[in-house]
Amino acid sequence: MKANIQVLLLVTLLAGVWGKNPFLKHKTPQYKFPAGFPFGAATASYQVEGGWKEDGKGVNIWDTLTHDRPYLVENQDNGDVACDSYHKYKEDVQLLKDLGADFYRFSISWARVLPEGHDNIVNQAGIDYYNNLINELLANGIEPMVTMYHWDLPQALQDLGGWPNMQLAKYFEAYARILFTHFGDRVKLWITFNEPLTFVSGYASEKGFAPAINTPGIGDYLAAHTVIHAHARVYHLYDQVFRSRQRGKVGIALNINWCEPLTNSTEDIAACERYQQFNLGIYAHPIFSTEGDYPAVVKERISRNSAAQGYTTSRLPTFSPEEVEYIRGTSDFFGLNFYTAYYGKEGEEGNIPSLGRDSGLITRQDSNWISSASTWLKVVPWGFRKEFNWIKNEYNNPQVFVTENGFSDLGELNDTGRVYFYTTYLTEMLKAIHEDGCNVIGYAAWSLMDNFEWNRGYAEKFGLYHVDFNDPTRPRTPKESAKVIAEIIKTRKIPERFWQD
Ligand code: GBE
Repeated sequence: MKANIQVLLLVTLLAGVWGKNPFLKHKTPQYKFPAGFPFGAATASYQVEGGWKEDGKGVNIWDTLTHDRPYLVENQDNGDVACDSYHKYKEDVQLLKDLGADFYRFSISWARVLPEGHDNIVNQAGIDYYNNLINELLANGIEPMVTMYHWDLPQALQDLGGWPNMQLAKYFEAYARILFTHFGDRVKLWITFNEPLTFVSGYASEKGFAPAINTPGIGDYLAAHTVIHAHARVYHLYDQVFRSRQRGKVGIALNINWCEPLTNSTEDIAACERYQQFNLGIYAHPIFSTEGDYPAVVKERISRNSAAQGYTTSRLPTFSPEEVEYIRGTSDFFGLNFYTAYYGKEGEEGNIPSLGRDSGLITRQDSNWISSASTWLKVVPWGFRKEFNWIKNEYNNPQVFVTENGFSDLGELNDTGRVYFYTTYLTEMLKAIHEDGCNVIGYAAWSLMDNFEWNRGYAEKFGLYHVDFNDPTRPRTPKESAKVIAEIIKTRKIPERFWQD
C-alpha cells in the first residue's frame, strides 16, 4: 500500500516536471514529415488558365455565368485571362520548382479538350497544351496530379440539363477515356471530381456557383447521384482498360468542415455527426464504407422530410443493390480538401427543402476564431486533426491525400496570416499522423498562386505567389509563405520559430 502511494507520488512528480520541462514542451512540432511524403500545390483550370476562347476551346458554364450574369461575381470579374497560365505555364513550373514541390495538382478544362463536351471532336490544341504542361513538369522533376473536373462543365452539356441528367455519367466516362489515352502514360495520380458537394450547390441556388440554378434539395441531390455514378464508371474504366499498363491511382477530392458540438449534449453530438454524413458521407459512404450506399441517416431523413412535404418519392434518388456494389471501393485514395470548422447544434435552418434543412442542424463560427478575407474561412487548426480522426474511424483508416488546404487574405507579400495558417494546420496534421495513426499520404497547398476565386472574383487571395492582375503580363512574386513552405519541404518539419506553446 505504502509502496503504491510512493510510486503514485513519483509518477505525479515526474509528470509535473515533464509538463514544465522547457525542453519537452515543444515535443509535438519536432515531428517530421515521413520520408518520401509528397508536398505540392494546387490550382484549377478556370481559376488560372485564361485563354477562354483560344485555339478551339469550347465555352463552359463559368464562361457563361461570368459573361451573361456578371453581377454574380464580385467586381464583375471573370476568368477570361485570369493568371494567363495558358501562356505562362513554364513560369508556373518554375514557381513549383522554387518551392521544392514534389507534385503539381492542376485540373483539365473539359471544353478545352472536348469543345462540345462529347468525344466526337477532340481539340488538338487542348491536348497539346496539357502535354506541354505535363512534359515541362516531368522535365523539372515534378509529378503531375490531374483533376478531371474542377467545375468548368462544357456549356453544351449544361444545355442538356447538366449534372442532374444521368446521361452525363456516360459522357464523363468518355471524356476520362480521352484523358487516360492521351496523358495516362505520364500521369499517375488522377482525381475524378473536385468537391462535388460544392459544385452541385450550383443546382441549389441562382446566386452562387455555376450554373446557378435554383432547385435546392432536388437538383443538387440529382446532380450528386450522377456524379457518384460518373466517378465509379471512370474508376472501373481505369481498372478494365488502363491500370495494368499505366499503373496509376484514381481518387476523388471531397471537401468537409469540422463540426464541433456546441454542447456535449447527445443532441448536439448527433447533430454534428449528421453534418459529417450529409456533407461528406453523402459522397464518401457510397465509395469508401464497407457497406456502400448513402449513409442511413441521410436516406432516412430525406425520405421522411420528402413525405412530410407531400412528395410521394424521396427527393434523394436510390441506388439499386447492383449499383451499391458497382460504386463501393472505387477509389485508390481519399482526397481531402479542408479549410475550416463550425460549431453545430440541433435545430433547423435553411430553405425548405434543402440539404441544410434535411440535415437538421444549425451551424455557426466562433467570433474569437482568427479571420481570413473569406467570410466562411476561420482559422481552426485543431479541426483538421479531428477531421482526420473522423475519417480514420468512419472509413477504416483509408489513405488520405490532402488535396487542398489554404488561407485567404488581400494579397499582401508579408502574409503572416497565411504563414500562421500553414504552420499551425501542418502541426495538427503531424499530430494526426504520429499520435493518432491517421494514414495521411500527401499534402497540397491551395493555392500555388493568387487566382480567380469564383463568385468572389479577385477579391480574396489564396496564393503562395502573388499575381499582379493589373499588369497584362501577370507577373508572379513569392510571398513570405512561399519561402516558409519551401523551408518546410526542404527540412521536412515546422521551423522552430513557428512552434506554438
Ligand atoms: C475550394 O473550395 C475550391 O476547391 C477552390 O477552387 C477554391 O478556390 C478554394 O477552395 C478557396 O475557396 O456565402 O461566402 O459563405 C461559401 C473550398 C462557399 C470549399 C466556400 C463553398 C468554400 C465551399 C459561400 N464555400 N468552399 S459564402
